Amino acid sequence: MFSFFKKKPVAPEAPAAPVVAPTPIAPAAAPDLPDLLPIEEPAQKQSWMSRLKAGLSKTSNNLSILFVGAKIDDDLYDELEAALLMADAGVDATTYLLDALKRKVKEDKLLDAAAVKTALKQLLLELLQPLERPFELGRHTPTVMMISGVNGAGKTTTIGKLAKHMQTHGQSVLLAAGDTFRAAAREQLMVWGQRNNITVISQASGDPAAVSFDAVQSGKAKGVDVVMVDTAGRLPTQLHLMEELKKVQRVIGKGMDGAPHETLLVIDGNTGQNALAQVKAFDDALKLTGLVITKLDGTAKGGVLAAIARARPVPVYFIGVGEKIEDLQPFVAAEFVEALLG
Ligand SMILES: Nc1nc2c(ncn2[C@@H]2O[C@H](COP(=O)(O)OP(=O)(O)OP(=O)(O)O)[C@@H](O)[C@H]2O)c(=O)[nH]1
Ligand SMILES: [Mg+2]
Repeated sequence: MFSFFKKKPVAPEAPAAPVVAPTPIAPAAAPDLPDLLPIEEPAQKQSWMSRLKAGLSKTSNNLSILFVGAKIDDDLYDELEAALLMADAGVDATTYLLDALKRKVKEDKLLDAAAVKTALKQLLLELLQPLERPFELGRHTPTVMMISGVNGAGKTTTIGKLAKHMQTHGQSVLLAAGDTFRAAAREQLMVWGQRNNITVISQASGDPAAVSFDAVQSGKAKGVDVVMVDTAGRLPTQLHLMEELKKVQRVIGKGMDGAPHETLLVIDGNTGQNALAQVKAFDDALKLTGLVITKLDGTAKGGVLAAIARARPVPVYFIGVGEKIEDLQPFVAAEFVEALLG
């Protein structure tokens, strides 16, 4: 059965998660929020595949077309190299894949383009597989998650979508409006909270570390399952802001031993090679536990996962291919490769 999160089994006598009331603060504006559509569950796996395929079509078209009626010669390899580089797989992953492919073609005496494509699929799968890791819930009460990333990557939207998915899986959620910087950021999170009956901890005058600490304390006191801390967008080059983020992470740890249990980086899939620089910088600063890659719809740069797999293989928990809730799903390497080269 398709499951969104991996969950530790809960003892039958465990008390039901408390229902948390929404914070009584009216949202000022509702910026760009998608409608909350019903979440698709088991039966809709096929429909996720078609959305994933559609989302990745710009990347996959450039790759798949090469193999149509192609001869196995240097031209094919040259075109494949160009296509992988254009998909932002990066020089290292591209060279690695091409070398491995050429070896395989020779060893297995592959003679037609379809077989070469299948061989490439297999190599890509082997490369991306280590990035796949199910997101586990239920190890801690609460599981505290800190969400980081550059401006506009999709952090707040991802938090909203994940919160909704978690609720559907019977988890109680609390959100922390740790973006105390951008105008209306708090309200954006509030809207998600109010729509889903989720408490949002926020402070009018903002110290992100203090808000996050409060949220963890409140999450512990209320016995909620998951606390998600939103943070303001920042570039890795803004060193003082990276220091601030480290402080938020430290202070969360003061609120609960071992927290945050998950430190996620949200990456805009359109970012291309810069995504790799972001992973490295945020990982160096925060020791990331996972990635969320959004906006893979409409980008021709889906190859960036290959670059990440080669250079800094931080697990990819979720990928996003659209603005609707059901457009965010766990990353499954085989599905991804199938969508790219199926
Ligand atoms: N097409 C598409 N749009 C997305 C996806 N994920 C998020 N978005 C959109 O990206 C925009 C920015 O999302 P936010 O969640 O506000 O990004 P953020 O990282 O919180 O931004 P800051 O807080 O300003 O740093 C919104 O319009 C989202 O709807 C996705 O997977 N696909
Ligand atoms: Mg935000």
